[in-house]
Amino acid sequence: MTKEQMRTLLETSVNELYAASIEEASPQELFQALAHVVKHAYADDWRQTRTNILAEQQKQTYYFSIEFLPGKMLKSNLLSLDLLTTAEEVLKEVGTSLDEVAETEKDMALGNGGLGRLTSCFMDSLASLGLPGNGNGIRYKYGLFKQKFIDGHQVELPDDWLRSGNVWEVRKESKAVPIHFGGHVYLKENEAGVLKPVYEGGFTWRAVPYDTAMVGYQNQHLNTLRLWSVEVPSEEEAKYATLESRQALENLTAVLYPDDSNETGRRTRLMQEYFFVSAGMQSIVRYYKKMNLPMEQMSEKIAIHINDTHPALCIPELMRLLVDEEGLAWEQAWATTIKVMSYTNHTIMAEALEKWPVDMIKEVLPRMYQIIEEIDRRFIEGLEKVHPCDLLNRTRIISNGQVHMANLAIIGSHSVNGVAKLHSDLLKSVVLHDFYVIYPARFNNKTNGIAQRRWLQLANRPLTKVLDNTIGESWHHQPEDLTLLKNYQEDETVLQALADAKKTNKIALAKYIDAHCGIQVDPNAIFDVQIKRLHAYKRQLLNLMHILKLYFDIKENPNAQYHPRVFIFGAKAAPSYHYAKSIIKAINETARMINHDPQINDKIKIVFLENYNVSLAERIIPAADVSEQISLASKEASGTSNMKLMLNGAVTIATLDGANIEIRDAIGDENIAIFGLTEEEVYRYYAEKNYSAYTYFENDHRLQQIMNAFIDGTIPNIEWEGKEIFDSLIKYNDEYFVLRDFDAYCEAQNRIDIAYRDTRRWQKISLMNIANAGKFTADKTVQQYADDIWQIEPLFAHVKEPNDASLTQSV
Ligand code: 26Q
Repeated sequence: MTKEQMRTLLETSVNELYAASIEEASPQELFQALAHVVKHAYADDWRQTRTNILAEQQKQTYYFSIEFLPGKMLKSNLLSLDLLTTAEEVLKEVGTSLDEVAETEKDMALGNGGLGRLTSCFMDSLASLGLPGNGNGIRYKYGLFKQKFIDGHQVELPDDWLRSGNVWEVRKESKAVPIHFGGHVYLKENEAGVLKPVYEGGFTWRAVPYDTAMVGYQNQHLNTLRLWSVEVPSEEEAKYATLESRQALENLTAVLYPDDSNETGRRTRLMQEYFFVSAGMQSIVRYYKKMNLPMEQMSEKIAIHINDTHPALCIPELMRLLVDEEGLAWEQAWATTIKVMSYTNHTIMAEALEKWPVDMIKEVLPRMYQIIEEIDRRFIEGLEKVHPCDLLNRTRIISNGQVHMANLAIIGSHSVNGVAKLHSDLLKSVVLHDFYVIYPARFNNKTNGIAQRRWLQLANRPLTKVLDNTIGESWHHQPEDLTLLKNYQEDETVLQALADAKKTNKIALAKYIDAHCGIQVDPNAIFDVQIKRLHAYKRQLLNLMHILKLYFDIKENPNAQYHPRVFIFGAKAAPSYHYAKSIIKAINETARMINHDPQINDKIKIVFLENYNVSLAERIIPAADVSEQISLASKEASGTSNMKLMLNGAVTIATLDGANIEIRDAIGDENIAIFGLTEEEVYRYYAEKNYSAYTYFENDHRLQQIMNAFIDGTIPNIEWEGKEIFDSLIKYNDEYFVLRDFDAYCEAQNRIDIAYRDTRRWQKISLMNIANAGKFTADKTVQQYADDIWQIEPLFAHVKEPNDASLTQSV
């Protein structure tokens, strides 16, 4: 599409949508109109991809996830269609800018954090690799809450993202399916003597899919993200005439649950899980049947991935469809199910493993319960003679009145993976060790990755330009080619150009901070960034305590050598996570205290940006100098902001946790500041039960001063929040070893300060981070899933020469 063609299409689109000229259109109107032009540009290829997959009967993956977090899509779609510069030029011509227009798009924020964003990076990679892979999830009416700070406290507001419509989605009314909840089920022999379920009572709602194109990077391959919304079944319209009954129904897909362990809304959450699972599975089976192949061969055409345990009901639901609806024998159906299903675990914390009360599942999903019971019974029966009784009791699905979803997911899948090497090892040796004894071959690792197209090419244009001029553009398709940058470690011009790009981004972020927080920060200061959900184990508190240490140090010794720093936080706390909210309040109050202290003289600034989300991440990450990855070793499954920050040239200060270990291995100890307990040391403390936080407090005067600041009025306005934090450390013996790691952390921060003051050295370290970040591309991760777990291939791979880009494009 030429510039002229795009302009004409845009004019037509603005005219048809708003009866206006381009010049008259507002940025929002231009966004809508340009999105229509983009859809026009990909419509044929989207349809063609689907037709070709069916015609070729290619095996496809369906990625089931209760969260997707794509953020904004206009620019990423333009980039994928190679229309980004064209759109920039056209909008400039009409007196505005692509940035201004793109900014009006609402973030699609149907996820909490890492898990949802990883899923969206995977969607990008699946399409960009030309792999047939679709997403399946829920079209929540409200995305993750919007965060506001009022008097330093987090306040949650609804994210009504659909209010002015969603231009990217296509409602597929004809593909709606019924979903049954509640009532009673019993089994009755039919004429052929086969037991069939008979349903009594309960209610049936309708799941309507909305499809969104996942556009591959310049390869004409488009997959589909299918999100389900609940509706009243038309034949039962009358039943839902009252406001209350309609409300109950609409609640089902109204809100995304924050990652919370509280009890409210548990039943609706369970219904959500079954809703999108059953809808997705029904539509897959319907598609498979179009191919007229035997049901028991399903695994040759279909791979289903269970993203964390939230979609684990995929397993009993496929059993229901195969046995109850398609008439397969249990054994046949079970063998098929295991071959089709695979599962990723994203969490190490035992208390976060999903469980449901037996009574609730019986009430809400009676047929699912019967099937789960039968799976559980056969699991025990099949292994009784092979494994000891206590091992089976620890691994069975139903125990102590609860259904253990991870157990179901593992027993019903052929593959179980963790998301970083350490995490996968801990699954085998600790968290899921019993299952590893039973099914050693199922366990594998797939280290997470990120979409470098969004997190570098789109988010960081200044750096992209320097890279393109230095190493060419091959990294756009092959991110691992970023290693070419290593050849320029000693090249003063390149090092300076990289530093200039960083400075440009820091100036832009400083402007944003001034406009949104009214805080002036100096772009020459070190921008030190911790952006992630607020959780005790991620230890934002450790960061805050180090800031307090600097504060006291500078007050005591104002002339000490120290490079000014801006500490930037972005974090949402789950609404019912009391402790996390207290940390937010404490950071905000410390910011208020330090930012205005004339004695500190701007040597420290603290900025807590409100409402951290994908779009804000895209502003912060390119401007970061330091990346804070300071979780207690063994607790962070992988982390992905660590990879994004590294890719943008930030230097990492980190514990040996999650993917930090692989980052260290990739760049070498000299290019990262590692500190703190190792996973073995943490586990040794657990085994020996000999950690005493008080000992650390008792023996360190500075630490006492820092901790007392929370309770003696030094930090103002945090009376009970401060006490809660203080007590977590002393009274409750510091569950996440903050005091134990404090000294090591301060020492590592000091190494960062020294390295930064040696400008050339810092620039080289930053270059090495960028150069080694290609290792963490989601393209590579997804390729490993495709080869090792799903056995899917790019479209037409079997008739084409491998690696021939020109052919891949002629779909
Ligand atoms: C549970 C019950 C009820 C409601 C919500 C939830 C819930 C929701 C989201 C539980 C967990 C999550 C999200 C977990 C998550 O994001 N985990 C992160 O996954 C990343 C991708 O693999 C890893 O990089 C992170 O280390 C891991 O914390």
